[in-house]
Amino acid sequence: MVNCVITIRVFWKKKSKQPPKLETRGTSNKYFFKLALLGDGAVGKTNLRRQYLGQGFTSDHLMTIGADFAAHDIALKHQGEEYQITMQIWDLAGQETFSAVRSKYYRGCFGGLVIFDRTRPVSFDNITSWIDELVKHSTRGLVPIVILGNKSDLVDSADNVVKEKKVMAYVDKINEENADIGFKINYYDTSALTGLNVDDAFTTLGTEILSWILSKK
Ligand code: G3D
Ligand code: MG
Repeated sequence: MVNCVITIRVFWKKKSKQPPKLETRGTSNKYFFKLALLGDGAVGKTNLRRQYLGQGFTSDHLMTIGADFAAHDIALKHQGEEYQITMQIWDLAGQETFSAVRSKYYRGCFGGLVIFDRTRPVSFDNITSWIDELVKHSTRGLVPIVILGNKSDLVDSADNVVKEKKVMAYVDKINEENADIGFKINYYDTSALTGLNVDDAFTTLGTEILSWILSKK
C-alpha cells in the first residue's frame, strides 16, 4: 500500500498543473464544475448521485449505456462571499471496463468522487488506479478528490470490511506527500441507502475546488 502511494505521488507531481481560470456564467460569482464519479462497478456510484439529486435510492439494476450527466446547483461561501455553483456530475453507466470511453468522460473535470464499497476490500485496493486514471485524463492534472467508503449501512453485518483506520492512513499519506497541491483529499463514510454524508461529500468537493481555484486567481 505504501509503495503504491509513493508511485502515484511521483506521477501526480509530474502531471499537476496550475488550476485554470474559471469560466463564468452571467455574473462573476456563478461557476460551473464538471465532476466525475469513479470506482469499481456496483460500489454505488449511480445511487450516490441519485441520492444527491433527490431521486432516492433504487435497487433496480441500471441498464443505461454510455456516460450520463446531471446538473445540480448549490451556493457555496468563500471568504464571506457567496458563489452559485452548478455541479455537473458525470456517471459512467455500466461501462467501467471501456477505457476509451472513460478518457473522454474525464476530460475537463475539476474534481472527482472516488468511491469504494466498505464491504468489498478489493474495491478499496483499486482506488489508486481510479485516481491515476482521473489524473491522466482530466487535462488539469491532479484535481480535488473526495474518497467515499460507501455501503457503510452494511458494515455491521458484513464479514470482511475495509476498516476506517486503514482508509484514514491512506488518505493521510496522500495528503502528507502532496502537501503543496493547494487542496486536501477528504474522506467520508457514506450510504447511498440512508443518505449518510452524501450531501456533505459533494459540498466538500465543491468547496475544495472553489477555494483551490480562487486562491490562484
Ligand atoms: P454503480 O453505479 O457503482 O455500479 P449502483 O453502483 O449504484 O448501481 O449500485 C450497485 C448495487 O449496490 C445496487 O444493488 C444498489 O442498490 C446497491 N447499493 C448502492 N449503494 C448502496 C448503499 O449505500 N448501501 C446498500 N445497502 N446498497 C447499496 P443491486 O441489487 O442492483 O445490485
Ligand atoms: Mg452505475
